[in-house]
Amino acid sequence: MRFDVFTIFPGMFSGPLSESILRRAQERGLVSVHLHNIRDWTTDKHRSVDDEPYGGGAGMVMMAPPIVHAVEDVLGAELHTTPVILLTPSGERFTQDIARELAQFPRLALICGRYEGIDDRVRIILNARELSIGDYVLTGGELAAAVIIDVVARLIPGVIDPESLAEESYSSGLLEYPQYTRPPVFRGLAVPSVLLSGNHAKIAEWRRQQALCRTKARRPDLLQRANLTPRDWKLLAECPPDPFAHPEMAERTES
Ligand code: 6GU
Repeated sequence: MRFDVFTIFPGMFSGPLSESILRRAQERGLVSVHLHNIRDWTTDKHRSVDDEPYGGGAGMVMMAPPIVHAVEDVLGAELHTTPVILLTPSGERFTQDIARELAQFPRLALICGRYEGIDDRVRIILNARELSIGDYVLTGGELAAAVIIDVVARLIPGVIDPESLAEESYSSGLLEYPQYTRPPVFRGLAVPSVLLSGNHAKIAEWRRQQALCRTKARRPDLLQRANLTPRDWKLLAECPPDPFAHPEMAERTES
């Protein structure tokens, strides 16, 4: 999978792309990321990428010509078969379903917006899909583009272990159950005894109940969409108290 990123701050990508799984995926040739500085497609002596908004108002708007020329030059004939994504807080919300859809393509183009926005003719001319990564405002689309690269890249076969893909949050439609590792007791908090019991049927049931009850508490909107069995409904009716809701933590979060 090839990502072409169009930005005025290519340096913002060096950290996220040069560590851990994304680094290994690039070294193994499974993923490549090509950063393009939009300023390289400006024609004036100040290399301007933005200008004042028509109609007035605060801030600056990214101009259409440098972005359109950059994307057309880099994608060439592949412009017609490559999804062009425009990162903006006013876009459609990016989800795991959209990530799975995007992961089917051999190439993606990501345009990072800055300032108060991008001249809307960019979206029209490039047939771009506007995406946002959530309901908060970033200083620009660069961190959002890095998030999309991370989420899509890990769905590409070979990038990560397929077993971890199947079990995680959002593929089942529920949040994940809590995990523990050694030591068995830390600061007086014991690992739930069922996990040390060796009873695999009981462990699976406990994990299912934890996933259901956490989802109910934190993301009830997700429960609506999950296919629940009669046994799931029974587990949900008997949710245990959150083991982390002990008085010590309550004091810390209240202050
Ligand atoms: Cl894609 N851009 C900006 N500037 N802010 C955001 C975002 C994108 N997604 C969430 N917040």
